[in-house]
Amino acid sequence: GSIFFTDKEEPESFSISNQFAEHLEFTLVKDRITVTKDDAYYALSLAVRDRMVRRWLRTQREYHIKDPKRVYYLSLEYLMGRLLGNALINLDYYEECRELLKKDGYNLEEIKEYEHDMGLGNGGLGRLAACYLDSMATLQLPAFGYGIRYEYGIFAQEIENGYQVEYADYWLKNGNPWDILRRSLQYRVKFYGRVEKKVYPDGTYYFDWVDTDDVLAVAYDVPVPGYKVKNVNNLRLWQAKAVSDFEFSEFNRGDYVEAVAKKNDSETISKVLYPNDTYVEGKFLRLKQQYFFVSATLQDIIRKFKINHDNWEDFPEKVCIQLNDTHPVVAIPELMRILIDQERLGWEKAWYITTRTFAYTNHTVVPEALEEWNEKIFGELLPRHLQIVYEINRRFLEDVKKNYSADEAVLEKLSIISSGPEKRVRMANLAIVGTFAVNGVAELHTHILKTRIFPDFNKIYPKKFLCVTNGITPRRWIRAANPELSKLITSKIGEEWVRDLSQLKQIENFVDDAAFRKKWREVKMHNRRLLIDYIKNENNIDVNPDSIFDVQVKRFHEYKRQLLNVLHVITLYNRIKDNPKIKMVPRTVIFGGKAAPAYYAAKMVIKLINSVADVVNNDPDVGDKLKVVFLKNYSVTLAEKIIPASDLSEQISVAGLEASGTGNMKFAANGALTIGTMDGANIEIREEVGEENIFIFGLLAEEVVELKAKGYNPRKYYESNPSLKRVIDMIASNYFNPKEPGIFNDMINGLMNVDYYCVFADYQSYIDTQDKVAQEFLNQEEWTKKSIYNVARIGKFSSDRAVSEYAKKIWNVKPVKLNNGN
Ligand code: DL6
Repeated sequence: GSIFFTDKEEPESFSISNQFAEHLEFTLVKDRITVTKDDAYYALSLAVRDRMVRRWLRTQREYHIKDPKRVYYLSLEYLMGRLLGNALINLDYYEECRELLKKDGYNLEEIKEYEHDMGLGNGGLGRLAACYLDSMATLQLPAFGYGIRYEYGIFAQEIENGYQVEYADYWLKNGNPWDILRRSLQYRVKFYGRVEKKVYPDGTYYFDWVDTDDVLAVAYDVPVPGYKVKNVNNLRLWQAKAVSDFEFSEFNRGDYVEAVAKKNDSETISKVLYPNDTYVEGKFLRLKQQYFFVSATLQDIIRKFKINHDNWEDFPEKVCIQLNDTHPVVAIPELMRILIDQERLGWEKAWYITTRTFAYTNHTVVPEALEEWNEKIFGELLPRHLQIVYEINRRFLEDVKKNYSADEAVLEKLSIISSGPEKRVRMANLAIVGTFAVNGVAELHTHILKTRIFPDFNKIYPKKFLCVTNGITPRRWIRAANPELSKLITSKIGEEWVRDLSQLKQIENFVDDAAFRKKWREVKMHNRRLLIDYIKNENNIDVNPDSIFDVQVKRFHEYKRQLLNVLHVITLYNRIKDNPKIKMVPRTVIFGGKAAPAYYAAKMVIKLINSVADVVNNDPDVGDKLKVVFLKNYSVTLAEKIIPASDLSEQISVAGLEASGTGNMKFAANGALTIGTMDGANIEIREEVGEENIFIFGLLAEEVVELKAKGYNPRKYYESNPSLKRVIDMIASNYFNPKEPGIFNDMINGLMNVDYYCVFADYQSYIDTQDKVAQEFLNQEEWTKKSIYNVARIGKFSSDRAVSEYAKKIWNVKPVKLNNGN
């Protein structure tokens, strides 16, 4: 008989209490006297992980035996948040676990708070990857996530004197119960060196990459349980480690210690996540991270492929690699290099395999986010890859010249290498040429990719460009984040909606049920009170529970226009100052989000919010009519507190620049109404929930283009709109910052002279729409109906829908169901 439980029937009862107690004692070496709540969190997580391990092993074994086509999701970012609560929900074990712990004298809700967020991402792109992992497992797809195990994830944000200050966030300081070191899984990753041409006896030749500086990638695995299925998928994260077997002869004899120390430098590769979202710094270390990640991942994928296959032509039939933005696009020349230099396939065959294996998702049209690598940097770090990129480009342009009529200007735009004094490798161009599918993340975004960003590519490859509108996982964003709403919904329509979000449609049947609406409002009030307590604790601000919770939480970027929101706040403030007795619908305007540490303009918006908050919140004329709250250190966990408590969701980017947005979906799914522009997925949300249940304002994407083409003059708006003028003049005259005069001068000058993101142009439309919001909020019965419609009609935005679209339209991957015996 086998000693392994994976080969046996599941034991009847598996006591979490016992496992919990054993981990406290044997893993953490604690007793009744020394145990802390943090120990309880850690031991419980290990016990829960233990319960997943067998399914995890069985899932991987099943994938191995059945050998289906697999999908590999490559992302430099995963914004996972906390894992304990979600694991319990997906394992369908939450209530039972809570009861068991209660018997042991512990409160699950309290223990959960000890988990540090796994914050290995910046914003939308990283969180999307995490939602997709959840859906891929729930849909039982043979899918594998790959990423980097950064020692330092996204920085911790503090607010000091109103300014953002960054602190390094060592998320591993208390250990991490969720990832498992794979002791025997290590790959060598090469850097630098030079390319040698080697000639075979028959005169043919190949290229060898030699004299390289090597680093090891070691694997840490995180289990990804599907919701109420037996599949547990894998997220593999690479950590850099110095090679341990290097020869000291390459150093001077006496420098032993220095030699070892220098080798350890290589471990900085996985040290820290670059904290920029939608901005490229072009740093050497970043390219190192990208190649480190890609090289280890491809070695792993190929190792697995070779277990069952020896014919390379099968590769695209068995493997699909999804590239999450251009960050892992160096995988394209890397696979070419492996196939040509190591596997000795010819160029054509290698290219045929490569271009049928990869697919690429674009996440932004913001120009400063499009990755380009200085050719010198690229060639120094990856000399062989630069050669290959040049050859890909040469053949591609040759083909274009032969088969399409393209003039020099078009060829320049298509070229993977930019011309000009500083040659650059354009990663998006490489991605389009080297993949079989390129997708945008919402309809408008895809349209803009096809017509404005890559029109010439779209002409050449008209079928390559697709749309897969983003989605969010209902497990985390409704079921876990909003337990009260979940209970209410389930009490009416059962629990299937958690797996099939389109089922929410059924709650439309209760819109006219006054008792149901009352309960709906009670849930919102319950969530609001939790947030009110949090705000009191964190910011010492007293919030009116009957005010509109008007919320904008997301990364700070000028295009997202938190500034427009501030202008509205000041406008309201002025109305109160003009007439302190004014009757107005009370509002609490809540902001949260991080700015890239080097993004001065975005950081000044944070400072402005905090300056305005200081004045507004301390003005006795204002009372509880208006409050401004900046919640520091926005994270997945904080989002889970804020979103369920919100009434109004601010999605106010200048039209054409927000690729999709996913916060917009999370808010609507929790019954907040959106105030937004016709941008990204807002357009599709409007289509689903109905135009009477959403507040749309502002210029359309094409109107923004036209306005700019005509010559946009923001000053004209300023001069012709007294309310706008007054707001701007107040900021310019240091009304909110008397102790630091002049700090907003750059901001005001930028607005008056350029206003690249059309804040002035959209100001009046925004103010009018906000007034309409306030009016409608007065009628709570009608507002509640709209809130219910938003939730009922949000089904499309489940990541389950998005991932099944990928599976069908792009990956051609099918579920592998684990039956009960398994
Ligand atoms: O696709 C996920 C998310 C979109 O919802 C946002 O609209 C978009 O801004 C974001 N993009 C990034 C930028 N990354 N890059 N490159 O995070 O992606």
